[in-house]
Formats: sequence, C-alpha cells, structure tokens
Amino acid sequence: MFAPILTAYGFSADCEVIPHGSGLINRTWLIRCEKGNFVLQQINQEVFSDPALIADNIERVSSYLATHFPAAIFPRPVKALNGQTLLQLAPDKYFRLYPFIENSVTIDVADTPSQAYEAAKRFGEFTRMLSGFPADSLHQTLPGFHHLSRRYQDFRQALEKGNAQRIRNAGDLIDYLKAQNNIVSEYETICTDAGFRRRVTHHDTKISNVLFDNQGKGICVIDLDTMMPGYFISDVGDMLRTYLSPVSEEEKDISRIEVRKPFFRAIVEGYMQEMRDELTTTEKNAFVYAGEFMMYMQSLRFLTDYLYEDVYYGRKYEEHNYVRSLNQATLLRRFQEMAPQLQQITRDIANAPPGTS
Ligand code: GN1
Ligand code: MG
Repeated sequence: MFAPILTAYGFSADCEVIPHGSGLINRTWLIRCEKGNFVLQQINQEVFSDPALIADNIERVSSYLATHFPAAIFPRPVKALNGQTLLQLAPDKYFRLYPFIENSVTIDVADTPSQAYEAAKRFGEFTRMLSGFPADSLHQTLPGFHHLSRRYQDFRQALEKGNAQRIRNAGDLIDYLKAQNNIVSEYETICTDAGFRRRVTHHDTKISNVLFDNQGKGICVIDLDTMMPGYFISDVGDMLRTYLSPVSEEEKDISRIEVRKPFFRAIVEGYMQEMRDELTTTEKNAFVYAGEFMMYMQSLRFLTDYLYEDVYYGRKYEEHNYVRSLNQATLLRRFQEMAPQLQQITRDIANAPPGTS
C-alpha cells in the first residue's frame, strides 16, 4: 500500500513505515527514511468529505504564521513531487506528510499540572498568534462540528430513529442528558452575545495534539484538520474534558473518574498566560461553562453514535459508545459538583495582575 506514496514524495521504496498515534478518525504512520523522519496521515474521507478545504486552511494559516511569527515552530505539510501538499492516490484516498520534529514526544494522558499548563499555553498561543487573521475566512472543514444545538438535535433524532433496544438500555442516561439541556440554551445565548468573539480555534485540544520537548516544555500544537472559526470554549473545554480526570473517556470503572483541581488551575493559567489581553471579560467568566459545554457535547455524541449502532466512532466491544457516553456524563456531573470552587479559581486568576499568575 505504501509504495505509491513513497514514490510520490521521492522517497526510496525501502523506507520504514510504522503505525503511529492513537486518534479515532485519521490513520497515522511514522516514516523513517534516508531524507529524515516524517509523519504520514491518511485523511478519513467519511468524516472530512472535502480534504482540499483542510489543505487550504493549513496553507493560509502557515503562510500567515511564517510572515508574522517567523520564530514560531509550526510543522508545515511537505509538498509531494507534484507540488501539492495534499496527495490524492485514488478518488477516496488522501494523504499528507509532515516533517517529524526531532526530539519531540507526545503524551496520551496529562500526568502533571505542568503538562496541562504547557499544553494550554500552546493552544492559547496558537489562537493569540492568529488574532489578526480573519477567522471567518477559514473553511468550515466540518460544518456544525461544535454547534451544540445541532448535536442536541441529532441526539433527539436518534431517540426516534435509532436502535430501539439500545434506546431502552440507555434510558437513565438519556433522561440525564435531556435534563441537562440548559447547557444548550446557554450555548445559544453565547452565539448571539457580542462578548464572545469568533476566533481561530483548534477544536481538538487533547494533550496528544501538543508536541513536548524532553524537558517537558510544550513545543507547538499539531493536527489542524478541525482548525476553524469558533469560540474559545471549544478549545478550553476540550482541555478540561480530557486533562482533568486521571482516567480517559475509555474508562469503564466510573468510580475512577475525578476532577483534579490543580489541573483546572493549570489549564486556566496556561491559557490566560497567552490570551489574557485577547479574551473579553465575558469570556474570562466562561471557563467553567467551557468544561460543561464540551463534556456534555461529547457525551451526547457518543450516545447518539451508540443509538445509531456505532457508525461514526466504531466500537471495540458491544457497549463501547454507551460506556464512553456514561463516562463523559459522569465527568460532567463531578465537574458541576465542583463548579463554585472552580469558578472562584477562575476569578482569582482573571483578577491577578499579569506576571503574578
Ligand atoms: C475524535 O480522532 P480524534 O480522536 O482526534 C473526534 C473528536 C472527539 C474525539 C473523542 C473529527 O477525535 O471530536 O472529541 O474523537 N474528531 C472528529 O475521542 O470527530
Ligand atoms: Mg484529531
């Protein structure tokens, strides 16, 4: 399978190709060859129906950063011999290649607040560097991706059209999620509130999308497929969703899910370190909401997929997406229990004069 790809980039046929990374959507490999090390990705076209939009977004943002922030490290896609950064090998087979940043590592789970801080700082820096870039001129690579009202409608539709047995099995969880739909109303308010700015947002801020050096410092963010105009709550929310608990969305034993306060503080501090002067007061008040927004949306998405028999996320065992959804709903509940304390932490950081936080 790899021979035509290697040829297209001018590599010899004896390069080593090793599976890499842990994403659910795209497939990734590490290529080791005479010209160096590279990361190859196949774009999942069932999800991203028009990969050219991604390539165009990345190209425009890369040139902007290269002009305005020449010192910033930013992995730019490598051109194939035909001059294109998006390699199409068959009508539905798209690839792109990145240089592998030497001495960088990725981590799958945030083990220390310092890692959470570094990641949050890098995602904040990314949006800050692009604050002069016209966010709304970017393509919507996945229209409605973090549009919570649409996700909620999809969920309601799955309750009518989904697998009847699964709807019965998930009764309690369905009731819980319906009862939380004030989170949707709040999102709708945000969409019309001038206090929330549309920004260049990454939309997939899990910790494995940050490269670290071997001293534990963040180098840069990667994986710009879902870079689109959006609200900061998407990025901060997905960090809270994925770094706060010591166990991931895959954990079946929900008693192990918890919200680690020092990690919350680290995320807010790291993000504010870069974004303090960019965020409006209204936005600075919405860090806790950001967590609820993303935990809720992810729980809805997993459950919707469970009701539609796992067509989007796939499954490794029968109840997989139900378990993931219950996991995220549990995280949401624990997070909400701590909301007053977390809100206080946010206020303290927001009010701290620069340099003291
Ligand atoms: C997907 O492929 P991956 O793991 O980067 C999904 C995210 C979800 C995540 C949940 C395009 O991301 O939105 O939060 O799974 N990406 C897409 O694990 O749907
Ligand atoms: Mg991704």
